[in-house]
Amino acid sequence: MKAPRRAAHTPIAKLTVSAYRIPTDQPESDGTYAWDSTTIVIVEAEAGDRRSLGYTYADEATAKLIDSKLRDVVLGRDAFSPNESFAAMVQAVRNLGRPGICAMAISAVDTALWDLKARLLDLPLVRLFGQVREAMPIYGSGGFTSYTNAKLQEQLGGWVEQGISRVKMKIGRDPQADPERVAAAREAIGEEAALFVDANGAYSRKQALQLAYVFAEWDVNWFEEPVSSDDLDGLRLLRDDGPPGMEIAAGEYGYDITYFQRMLAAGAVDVLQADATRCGGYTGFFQAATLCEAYHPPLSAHCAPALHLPAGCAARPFRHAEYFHDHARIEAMLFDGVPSPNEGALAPDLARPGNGLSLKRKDAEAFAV
Ligand code: LGT
Ligand code: MG
Repeated sequence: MKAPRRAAHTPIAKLTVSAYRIPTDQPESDGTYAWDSTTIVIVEAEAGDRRSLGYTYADEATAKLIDSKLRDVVLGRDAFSPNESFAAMVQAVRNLGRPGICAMAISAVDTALWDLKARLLDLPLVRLFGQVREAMPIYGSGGFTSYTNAKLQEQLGGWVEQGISRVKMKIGRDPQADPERVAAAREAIGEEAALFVDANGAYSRKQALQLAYVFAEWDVNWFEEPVSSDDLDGLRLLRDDGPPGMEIAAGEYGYDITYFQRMLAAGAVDVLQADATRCGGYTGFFQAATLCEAYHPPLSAHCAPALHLPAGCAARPFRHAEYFHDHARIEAMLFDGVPSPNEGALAPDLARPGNGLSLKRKDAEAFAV
């Protein structure tokens, strides 16, 4: 008998969405934003006898959009073809505007669908993607502008003590205070650890350029969003005229492949950042990885460390992932199966199918919105 052209269609039977708002452990701010809670939108997809889990960090409006727009687009489609569902979801939001909430909604569903496929195959997700490294290197990230210098030193120094030898702090809220804060951070982490700064687009071009040389005195080797990431010429200026050895990074607001392509074509970054909870899930993240191979910068994952783990171990041009304080805390609170850092990296548990995560439903309930 002729072999069927396609494996048996396994319909996506159910898609459940829920949202949880988790207060921060203390008030937090960066150069251009302040917050006291974080909302996570979780998607669970079901097919056969398997249930999967994906998510995004986004407003609860994202959950509403998944309910009203995406669920019906995805239900009944083949659980073995997340790429097909991705294309259908992109098509469905055409008139709503793809960036922002729509892209985050697609990301949450896409990550749940890849997880579902891996679980149907009884495979760890990293094996489905194809593993190219044993563990995903991470950098500790926090150092909020709302922190006292003592708290900044305790947090960054703590990560280095744990074996995480790269740390990132926020700057840009008070440019006058930044040199002193950077000096305090360097003092806490010692000479060897890598020190990253993130201005979240707070500076003007000239201000950023001047401060870059000041930060270089404390051996800062990563300057993220020194100017707005919409100012591609400004990023390029910093990249060309800033201190040698200081990398310029951006990309966290990338919602589709075209955004990343423009950023790379402008020569705006030494390292591209992408966030699978925003850029179209794992599908969009691997698109960003492919662009990095064409344009040559390495790729770094923004936020959501547990979600990025399978992709971070499978994407070829990948350098490291952000071990963001808020998200590391939330993921440990809400999920079972979250690995702890070991020697500055996270390693997937190959005994667990899919992304290895399961929702601690009882614990999560208290934060439901
Ligand atoms: O690189 C980062 O982690 C940040 O740019 C953030 O995303 C963070 O400060 C915060 O503003 C957020 O979660 O939006
Ligand atoms: Mg950032």
